[in-house]
Amino acid sequence: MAATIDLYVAGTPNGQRSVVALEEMGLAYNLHKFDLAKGDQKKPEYLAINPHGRIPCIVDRSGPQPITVTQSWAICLYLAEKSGKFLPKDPVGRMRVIEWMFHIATDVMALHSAHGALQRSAPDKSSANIAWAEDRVRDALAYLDRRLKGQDYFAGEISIADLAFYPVYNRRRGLAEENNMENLTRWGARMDARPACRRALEIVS
Ligand SMILES: N[C@@H](CCC(=O)N[C@@H](CS)C(=O)NCC(=O)O)C(=O)O
Repeated sequence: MAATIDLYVAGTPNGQRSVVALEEMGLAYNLHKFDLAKGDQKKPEYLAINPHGRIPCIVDRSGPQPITVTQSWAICLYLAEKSGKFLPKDPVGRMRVIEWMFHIATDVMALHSAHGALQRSAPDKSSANIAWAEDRVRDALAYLDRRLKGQDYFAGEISIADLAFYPVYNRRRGLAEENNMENLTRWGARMDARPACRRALEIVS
């Protein structure tokens, strides 16, 4: 079957998130790997698809209507609905997954990104500020660790909340391990054991 989804992506956690979802759901796609440092995402032909000039983005022509979706978390939700996988149908289970997706997308991801930006691009890379930002990431991970006490996944069965967090965890596993976050590291080992998750990180490393 010809792939009908075009994926525009690069090897960042936001980009990897879409690849994890596509690989786990077994959906066929055409991979367009971008080099962000070279500015592929700002070329006019891509800006015509995604005027924001960022990755990831999918274009799905397989219907019922052609659609372009940007924003990695929205892409995960779209693909879960398309495939009927990793998102429960019952309203309570479904809302629990969306709640955890939002939690991770806003509370955790914002701190992860702020810490990275402080280290890489802030005009004043003060070590006190960087340590403070890392502490906040640690606190966010510690809450996820508490959430996972006595349960295997964030919202009951494995869901898009788990798939979407995996690339961020992959960047932060050292912090979780150093701080003895046993529930979170056990969750990480469960995700590492999934061939599609590992494959996704290799596809866009
Ligand atoms: N909230 C967006 C973030 C998208 C985003 O910032 N993508 C970055 C890579 S992680 C990008 O394309 N950066 C290139 C640029 O800003 O030129 C998402 O989750 O998809």
